[in-house]
Amino acid sequence: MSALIVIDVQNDFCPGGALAVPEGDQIVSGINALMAEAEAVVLTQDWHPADHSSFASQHAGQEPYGMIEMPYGPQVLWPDHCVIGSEGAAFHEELDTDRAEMVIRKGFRRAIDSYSAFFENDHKTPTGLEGYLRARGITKLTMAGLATDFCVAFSAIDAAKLGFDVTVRMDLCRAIDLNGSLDKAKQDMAQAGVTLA
Ligand code: VGL
Ligand code: ZN
Repeated sequence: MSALIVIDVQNDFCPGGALAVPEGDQIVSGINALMAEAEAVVLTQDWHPADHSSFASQHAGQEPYGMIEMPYGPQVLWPDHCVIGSEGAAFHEELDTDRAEMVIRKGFRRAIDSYSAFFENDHKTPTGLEGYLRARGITKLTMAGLATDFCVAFSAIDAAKLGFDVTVRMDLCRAIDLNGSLDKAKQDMAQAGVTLA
């Protein structure tokens, strides 16, 4: 059985949002069409407390898009975004969320960021999505959403490492592209055995 995983199609990642991904809203209608035909649909939602440690505002003297060293490794610092319960954390209003059977929220622990839908950025703490998919007999995943080079790539690579058959619909993703991160993400996904479509 297959599932469509729709990554972080939230207001803050769309034009006008706090961490706007260029053209982030242009993938919504294509994703809706794909959801209509999918066997199963999972949505992910970036979901941070207001004092989340990935926010530059929490680190004196730091600016958004800088880097710091966290106990689990290097971490990009972001503008405040997807704060729990805020309008920015809500799904894009045209996204057909009714079709989703599961919404998985991530990044809710202050001390650790979570790009991947499967593991937090320590690459160890599970979100529970793997168990959910396996319990439903799902082995094949298609992914689309935001942002290609962060949450989509991290999710796709983790899924491939876990043994899922993974395809990323590149036409239904958009990237932040910070210091070559999009090229690196494409290489890393291909190397992990992810199909880029
Ligand atoms: C994301 C940066 C910070 C993403 C989430 O959805 O790609 N990027 N939080
Ligand atoms: Zn985030």
